[in-house]
Amino acid sequence: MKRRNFLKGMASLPLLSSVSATNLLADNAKTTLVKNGKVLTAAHWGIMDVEIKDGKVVGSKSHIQYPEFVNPLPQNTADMVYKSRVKYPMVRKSYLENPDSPKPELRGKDEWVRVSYEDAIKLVARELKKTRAQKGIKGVFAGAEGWRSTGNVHNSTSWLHRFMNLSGGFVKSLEDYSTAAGQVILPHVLGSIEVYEQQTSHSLVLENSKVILIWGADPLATLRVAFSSNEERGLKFFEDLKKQKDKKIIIVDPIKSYTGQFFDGIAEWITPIPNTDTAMMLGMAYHLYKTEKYDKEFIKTYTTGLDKFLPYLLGETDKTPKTPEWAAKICGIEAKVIKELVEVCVQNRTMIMAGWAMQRAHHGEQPYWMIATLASMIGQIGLPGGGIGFSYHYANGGSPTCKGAVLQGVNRASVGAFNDSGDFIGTATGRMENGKFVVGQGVDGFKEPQGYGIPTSRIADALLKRGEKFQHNGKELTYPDIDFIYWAGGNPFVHHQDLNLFKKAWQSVRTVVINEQYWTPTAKMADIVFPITTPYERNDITMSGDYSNMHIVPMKQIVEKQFEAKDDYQIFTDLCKAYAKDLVVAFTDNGKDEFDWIRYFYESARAQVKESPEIYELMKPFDEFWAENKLIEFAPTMESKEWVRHGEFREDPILNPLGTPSGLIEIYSETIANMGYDDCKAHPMWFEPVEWLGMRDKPASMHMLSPHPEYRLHSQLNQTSLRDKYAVANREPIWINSEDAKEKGIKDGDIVRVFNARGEILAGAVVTQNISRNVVRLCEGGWYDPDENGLCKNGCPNVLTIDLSTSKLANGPIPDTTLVNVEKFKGKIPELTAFKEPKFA
Ligand SMILES: Nc1nc2c(c(=O)[nH]1)N[C@H]1C(S)=C(S)[C@@H](COP(=O)(O)OP(=O)(O)OC[C@H]3O[C@@H](n4cnc5c(=O)[nH]c(N)nc54)[C@H](O)[C@@H]3O)O[C@H]1N2
Ligand SMILES: Nc1nc2c(c(=O)[nH]1)N[C@H]1C(S)=C(S)[C@@H](COP(=O)(O)OP(=O)(O)OC[C@H]3O[C@@H](n4cnc5c(=O)[nH]c(N)nc54)[C@H](O)[C@@H]3O)O[C@H]1N2
Ligand SMILES: [Mo]
Repeated sequence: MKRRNFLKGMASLPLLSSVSATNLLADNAKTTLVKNGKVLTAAHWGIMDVEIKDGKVVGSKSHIQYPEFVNPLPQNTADMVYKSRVKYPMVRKSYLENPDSPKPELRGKDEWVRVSYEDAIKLVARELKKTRAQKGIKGVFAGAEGWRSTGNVHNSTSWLHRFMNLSGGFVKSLEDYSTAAGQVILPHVLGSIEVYEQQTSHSLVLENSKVILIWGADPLATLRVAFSSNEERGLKFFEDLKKQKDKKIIIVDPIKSYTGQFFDGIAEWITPIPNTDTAMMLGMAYHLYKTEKYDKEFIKTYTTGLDKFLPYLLGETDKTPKTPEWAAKICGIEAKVIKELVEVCVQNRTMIMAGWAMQRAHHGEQPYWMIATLASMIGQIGLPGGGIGFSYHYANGGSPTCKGAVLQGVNRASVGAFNDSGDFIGTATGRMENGKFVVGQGVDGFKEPQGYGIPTSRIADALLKRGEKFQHNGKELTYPDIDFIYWAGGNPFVHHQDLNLFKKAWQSVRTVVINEQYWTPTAKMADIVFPITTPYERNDITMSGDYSNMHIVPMKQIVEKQFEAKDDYQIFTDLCKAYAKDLVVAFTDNGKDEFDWIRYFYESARAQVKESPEIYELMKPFDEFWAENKLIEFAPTMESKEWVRHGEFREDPILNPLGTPSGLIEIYSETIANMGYDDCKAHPMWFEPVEWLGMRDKPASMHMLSPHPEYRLHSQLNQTSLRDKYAVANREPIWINSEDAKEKGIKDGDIVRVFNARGEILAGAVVTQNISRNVVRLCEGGWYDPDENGLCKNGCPNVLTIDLSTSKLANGPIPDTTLVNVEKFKGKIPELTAFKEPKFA
């Protein structure tokens, strides 16, 4: 069906669920599971129809039908319910024997002991209290980074933080792995974080842009998911783009990614040496300046500081003019190509779509600052279809925002106060009154204690450098003294850099508790593991789109809770009960259960749109909505379809200034200059990364990039049959250039050993022309599966990556700055154990 017809037809689609109209009462809906039929639900990877036969999940597929590209990710719900599950509460043997001296070095090696749920709850509550008594707030870390599951109610991270706040506070994480460098530098330059913000609408790009410059992004892979749920408009947009014959598409990427392959024969592919983009952009800027082809009017009206940047660009300060020829030597792209590229951009309406990987590299602040500078010189920021966007590859940026209701999420609350008997009495903003938690007035005289924050990816540093001071975006912070880690909804033993170092850091902590659905590497490295339900074993509700807010989707429970799996909400509710009197009252907002929350979120959203009859009509009363099991679709407005990022600023920079100190685009930043950092200075600059192909005395010979996997969401889905589509010799696939492979005697399908001074892994070779010489591609997210010597048998790239900061400014992670060696593996091939249960006592 064509999209328009499909949307029109939506209202008349038959009920998907076999829940018939006769048992539509809310209370029935609570308990009745569909035994045979289809149920609508949602995951990050899309709105899905799940097929059930005799009470078992047998199939699933995307509910959204408008892109021709069929998103493969939604097809594996059965495996997500039945494979690699944690079945029962488990405690590591040495921890159970003596929690005060729990032999942390045995994490990942010890046997596991099954305990009763009640005992596990008591144990965690007691040990948490002990840590707080010994170390205070700074002793407790509640893992924040994590893609958990979709659903506004069963948000594991929010419940964990709410519990940790109300029960006494914890160390928080600042920024995230995805975009730390971007999130910190761009507010200094463009006045806003940009990376998680709406983009100039897809339709304006299709109408107006002549050149689409996709710089280090792989939207055909990364648009398969969204943080709420995926409405797949982004995939649809790139399909439409491909059909338009009048566009010039240019991709700057050392790898011919899925997007490169999608546009094969259509797009021009430019392949800089990894991590040298800033140099290449400096060469482009130099050319524009010298040939006076830059937009002087734009620079004068909308920016500040070009004059202070020019001495560097022209080489007056360091005797190195940043000519295209200079750039060519660093980035490996001919000067002629560099000049032509930037000329094409100034001569045509050009939209630059920047991905995030280049800022997940050493000095990752610089390419972002420089690309904003370049876009300013091109002068099209704020024009329809021109300028720069940092989120076209993510969460359907550019899919216009709909007019409708927006569901709220779980409030993380604030730090709790306790009386002398240890009973919970309230917070700084609410308190217990007659057995109820009433928000409004806080506990008399109680001030919210200040917790600690660490940049998300500095977790290993924090554990290894307790009490040390460090710089972060102009502030001095101190690493806390963490002794208790609780993670719910993330997989740090896959996602963190330099896992061998991380393992050492992890061993310095007394207690580690993990809520998990599966026996992930992180669960295996814990002391206490709670078995968690998948979204298919609980009821929930979500929106789709992230920026578009396009749908409200009911997420009905599909199957029984498996084994002893519990909802995170249940676990934290029970921990509250075990921790302190009355804590549970505040935690559950005076006793709300799963359904009360779903209803509450839905009805509050519905109340928002009471005044707009055409939208209100779409939102039936909750019981009807729930019984129908259909999504609600909101429509974009004329204005949102015509929305231009930075359009208002361009119209009137005085009335609509940017959020920078000058209100203008800051090519030179006084604020950053005043921080006095040696690794991020007052304007964009080329800094050599710690490891890269152009360095002298390379510690290893090839640059490994670890992009986001096209057939997974990070580590999620790794255990499903999707793996058959990509695994090579039962390992993670590593792309290697055909010439490089030939020189090394590696053939397609061989098992290779990939190694450097930090560690070693096995992977399966994919010999291909779709990658630059001396570059290898090994996606993040493969489950870490170490043997006795630490060799990862599955192929997790983070055994090899570097655990350093982008710079003192943002302290972002740098996984894409990594040199490795690759050779054919000659040893005895070890058995893969990644998806198996650990040893039980
Ligand atoms: N080398 C390298 N490393 C990287 C990156 C890279 O580019 N290269 N990218 C980084 C980036 S940007 C990110 S965002 C991170 C991603 O890192 P993570 O967000 O940690 O990755 P996920 O695999 O999505 O982990 C989510 C975990 O939550 C669990 N889970 C799902 N639902 C629930 C639930 O309801 N309750 C509980 N308790 N658990 C649940 C899943 O089973 C899974 O183990 O990785 C980072 N690491
Ligand atoms: N299917 C799927 N989609 C996802 C995710 C997932 O795990 N699976 N994860 C989501 C999350 S949390 C995030 S943060 C985003 C990540 O979004 P991004 O960070 O944009 O994605 P990556 O795949 O890391 O990198 C995109 C492209 O950048 C290229 N690249 C790497 N280094 C360089 C460089 O130095 N220069 C240039 N020019 N190019 C370079 C890579 O080859 C790759 O093709 O994706 C989101 N979408
Ligand atoms: Mo991310």
